[in-house]
Amino acid sequence: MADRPPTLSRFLAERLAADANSEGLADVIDAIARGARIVEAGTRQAALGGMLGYTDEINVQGEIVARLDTLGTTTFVDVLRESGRVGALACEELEEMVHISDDASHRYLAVFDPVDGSSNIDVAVTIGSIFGIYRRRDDSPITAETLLRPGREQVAAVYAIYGSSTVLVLALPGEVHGFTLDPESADFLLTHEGIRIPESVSCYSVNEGNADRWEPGVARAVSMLRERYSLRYVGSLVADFHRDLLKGGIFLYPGDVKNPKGKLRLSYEANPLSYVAEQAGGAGSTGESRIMDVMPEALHQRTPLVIGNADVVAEVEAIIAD
Ligand code: P6P
Repeated sequence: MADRPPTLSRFLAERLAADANSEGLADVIDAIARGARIVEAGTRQAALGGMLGYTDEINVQGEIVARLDTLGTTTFVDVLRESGRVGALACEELEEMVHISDDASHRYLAVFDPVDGSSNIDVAVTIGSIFGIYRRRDDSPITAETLLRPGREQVAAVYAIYGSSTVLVLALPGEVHGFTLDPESADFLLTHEGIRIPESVSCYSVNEGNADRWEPGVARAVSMLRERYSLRYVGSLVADFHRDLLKGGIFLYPGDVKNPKGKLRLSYEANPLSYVAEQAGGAGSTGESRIMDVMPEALHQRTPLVIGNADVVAEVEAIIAD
């Protein structure tokens, strides 16, 4: 039998053990993996366990809350709290940050979208969970402002994608790896070591239904993409991004005349995925400048997003700027 690939836990132990500055980071990532297993099971059995459909709540984003959103929120808040390493967290579904502990042992901050693509749950289309992880700058008491950090200060980013298989993608400085959930052992096994965005681009992703609201520069950039590439648009950012990461491509959710800041959230969608993209040789942009240089002013602020192959992102920026 071929050697069994390393589990996520063993990979983290080997990769992070020598780095004193990363003390406790493996515990945070292992906690996310534990939460992902629970959300994965909830997703697979949603129709069987009364987890389809929506609650009667509207979240801070003004969006109706799916039952699986609630499962994802409570699950990831619990596992991150239980990790004993996270001082505070912010979640797309929760208006306020969750303060856990100012103790120095709780060195990390987590920002996350627990279930990205909720509208796809009821039709069995791929969804995901997205996390950005920061190290606290010091041991001072954590406030809401503590979580307003530019994406370039992330120390790791993680996303889980619940699709035809469940894959956890981990980005550390200069490296991106994918771990596939083995349903029998419930281990995440290393299946995609050293992911780099391919030079070749196969497709572009944008909601063409918004075309009549785009600014002229965006319309010109999408016309360029439309002439060159095939269109693929799942409606789940994690699914579209994961395809671009593995196959090469570009995803856009631009601002438009109705929503100048676009739809996606800076802190727990654009920044974590831009961190993954950059560690894999790609880029994440607002359409004008590097996403991870944006200084957040509010936890739930939105941003236009252009992400994927660095060369094509740069071309889009140049057309928009022209
Ligand atoms: P639209 C899902 O609701 C989401 O936040 C992203 O996962 C996805 O890329 C986007 O919204 C889809 O938005 O407006 O095209 O349906």
